[in-house]
Amino acid sequence: MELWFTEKHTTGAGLVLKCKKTVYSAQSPFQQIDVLETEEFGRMLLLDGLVMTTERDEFIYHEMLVHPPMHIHGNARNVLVVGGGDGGAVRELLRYPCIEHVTLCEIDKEVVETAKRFFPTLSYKLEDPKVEIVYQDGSTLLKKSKNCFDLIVIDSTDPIGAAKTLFTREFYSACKKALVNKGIVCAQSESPIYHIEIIKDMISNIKAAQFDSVRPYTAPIPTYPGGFWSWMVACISGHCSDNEIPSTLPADQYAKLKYFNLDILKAAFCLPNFLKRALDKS
Ligand code: AG3
Repeated sequence: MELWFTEKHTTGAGLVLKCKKTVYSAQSPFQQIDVLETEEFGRMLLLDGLVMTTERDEFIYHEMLVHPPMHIHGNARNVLVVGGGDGGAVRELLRYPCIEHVTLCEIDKEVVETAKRFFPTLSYKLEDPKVEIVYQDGSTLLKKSKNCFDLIVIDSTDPIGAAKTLFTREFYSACKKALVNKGIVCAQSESPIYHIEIIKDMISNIKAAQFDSVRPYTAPIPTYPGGFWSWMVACISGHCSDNEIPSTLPADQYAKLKYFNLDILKAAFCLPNFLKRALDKS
């Protein structure tokens, strides 16, 4: 018997992956957590039936979530990750010697435990002494934080359920207050193929929260809706410029990356016409 996993992306399209077995299944207080062993993409983490990450293509997502804002900032020392319980974003942040402290604010302890158990290549840096894990809703933590973070990385799920608040103007205002001068926010911002309205709303909510600039960028992710994904960086002072940035990663770490490099940093901000036009109109 063959076992196939399906995630429906719209009523007429989706992703199908052949699976070898179900590795783990549990219902946490927040969501259904499943780990499947796929034939093509290695282990895959699902939350409420949606693909969060796979061993084979997670590097694209996590490198593109972390390295563009880290390069644009240049010297982020104190970073907050909202969501990201699998540890992939933390792993990428800890490549930088300038990082002094990472707070990982994950609502669901069972996601962290699942990642530690079944995804060691993503989660192995979660035990690092520079990392503090707080099990709380991101907005609750942010309301208590003033002028403390250089960078806030929003590694959320889709804007449904608990993650919905992480896409609101109120949330971005709380981010702004929690950032120090010259602070940056970076957020995953869904698929340009299926979620242009979400992308537009995020940009207008971030602008309404009075960030000086917000810039979307993209990369391909084979297991996410549309196979094409977006993120955005927002700066509280000045333009988020990718011009003539030297790498702030040590050479050995830069050489280890599988997707990001300084050419990609520039290229990722070049948007295809359909997206440019949609965003220009708003
Ligand atoms: N966060 C974004 C996942 C969104 C995928 N959506 C979907 N499959 N419908 C991933 C978290 C990885 N750290």
